[in-house]
Amino acid sequence: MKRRAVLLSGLPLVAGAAHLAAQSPAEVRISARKFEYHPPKVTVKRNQPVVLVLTSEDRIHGFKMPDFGLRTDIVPGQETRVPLMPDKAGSFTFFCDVFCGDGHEDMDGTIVVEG
Ligand SMILES: [Cu+2]
Repeated sequence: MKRRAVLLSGLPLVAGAAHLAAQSPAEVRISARKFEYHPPKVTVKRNQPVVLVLTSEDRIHGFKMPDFGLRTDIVPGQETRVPLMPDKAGSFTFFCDVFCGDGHEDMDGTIVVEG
């Protein structure tokens, strides 16, 4: 009798977890290395939140996207997760703001928000 009660009480928890999983934002992976991001261009849909998952293949780089007020370091050996709510359509540039060598000034990429 006791065992059955535990099983029943567990059901809403499982359903709740499934609901959360369905709602969680899509991940967009971008890797950085001297002196480029890969992929250099990412397309997302307006008003559909995503999480940028940033990694570095060589050294510390920066990720700055002024149009959405985002900036973070990208540190080798770890994933840097940055939530992004793309609430305006257009083409937006992000770039490296941590000096990383002779090609640093040209290290940038684009996020296109469709909608
Ligand atoms: Cu740089």
